[in-house]
Amino acid sequence: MTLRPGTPLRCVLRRKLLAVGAALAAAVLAAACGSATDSAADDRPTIPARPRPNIVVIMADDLGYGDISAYDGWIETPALDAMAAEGVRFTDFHSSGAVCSPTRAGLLTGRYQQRAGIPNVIYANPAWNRHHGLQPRETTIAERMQAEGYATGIVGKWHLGYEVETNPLRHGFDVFRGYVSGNVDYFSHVDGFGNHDWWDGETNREEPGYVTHLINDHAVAFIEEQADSDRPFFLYVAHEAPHFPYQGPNDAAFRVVGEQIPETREPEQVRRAYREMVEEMDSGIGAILGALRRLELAERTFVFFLSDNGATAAGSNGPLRGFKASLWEGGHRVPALAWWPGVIAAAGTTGATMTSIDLAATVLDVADILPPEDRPLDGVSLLPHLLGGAAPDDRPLFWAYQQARRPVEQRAMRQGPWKLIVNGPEGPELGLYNLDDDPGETTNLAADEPDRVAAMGEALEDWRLEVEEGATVQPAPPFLPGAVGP
Ligand SMILES: [Ca+2]
Repeated sequence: MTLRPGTPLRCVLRRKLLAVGAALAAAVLAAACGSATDSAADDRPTIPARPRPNIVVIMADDLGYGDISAYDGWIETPALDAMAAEGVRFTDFHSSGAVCSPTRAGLLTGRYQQRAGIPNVIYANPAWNRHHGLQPRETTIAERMQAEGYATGIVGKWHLGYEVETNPLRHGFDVFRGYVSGNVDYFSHVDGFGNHDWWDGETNREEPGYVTHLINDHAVAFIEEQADSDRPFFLYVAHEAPHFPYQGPNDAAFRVVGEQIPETREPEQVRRAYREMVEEMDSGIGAILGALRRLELAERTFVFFLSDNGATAAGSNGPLRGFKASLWEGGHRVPALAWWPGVIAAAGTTGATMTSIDLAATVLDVADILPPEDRPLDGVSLLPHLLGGAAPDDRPLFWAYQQARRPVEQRAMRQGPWKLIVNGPEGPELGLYNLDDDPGETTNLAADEPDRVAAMGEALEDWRLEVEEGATVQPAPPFLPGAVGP
């Protein structure tokens, strides 16, 4: 796709929306954007109130770069293959975190998760940090969209707090069906600490079913309920798959309320279950995209698929080094697909370096909603690039993560092809890699490039101090006699 020189991207998008229907939009758009050659007065035109695009963000949990067939992985995923064939596939897309909670905080706030005081996993164990969460002072994209008239829903995993004050309904979502912890038994819906964890809004409620099927069914139901409304919708589908416990759709529950029961599966069972878990998720994504087509919403709906971090050793990160919870590429370079039939190009692939914190800026751009005034976004909108424009200018990207019970904080920085890593998951380390030549991070060039190492190291430290300043302070832990922390 090529853009007409001088034509604002916003107008290109509106013309595309115009092309797929909506006479009202056509009239307003013509007034706002003028003709294709009349670009001088086209600076950020007034956007028609209807129809604003719908948005669906689908996030897998711990899905690796080498897991799915759309990325030449080992599991056949025909729905994601079709999504890639009809949309744009990212080859250098990163989660902002290497584990679950931080990425989710960054995704919903559009800011480095360190600013929200969520640099680490929020654990179910009350002796650890169960009392942490996304605090009321944060502004999520769901809040912004809800305030601008969007119907908003989340189905699946929250993992941004257990307390009611941190429930999704307190953060801009009209509807929440799912669980608040890091993982639940796919059948009994019991978390890793023995709590029943399946919610309808703020009510803990039993609902029989395999988690992936429930998530898919609720997602389709939400779309169907919105189909006849003139309100646009924002739906966040946060899958559990393929996070442990490793349970395929024909396996049995093994967790029960009130007990902590470790998973004891053989490797071949894990591999079989993992594959089935991804296949069931893929099937449901096919159902979601199918519902959008069936309801004639596809060309009015922007869909983005990503993973919240890299795979564990149970899955595959393809040629990338490391796994979930590391800042090697295998910990955070993830599959990502954009889909919007008739608006963004089909069968596209981009090597632009992007991150999950860019999603907030992107969906607000798609919806033409301003970001929160008091909490500037750290990401940039992907929309101009997806519409055929150039990739965003090169910018530094940063990661930091300290795993529980590990002595050092891992830190990493990306600038163009260069990746600096300060501390690996196993301990102190200083590495510099050129990812264009060496995506597997095999050849440490730090000794050859001392000036680059020094400059990037300084920028990384500046960033660390900057996000720390003014960061949200999480509440103090409750007093728990005899409790032992991580
Ligand atoms: Ca995860």
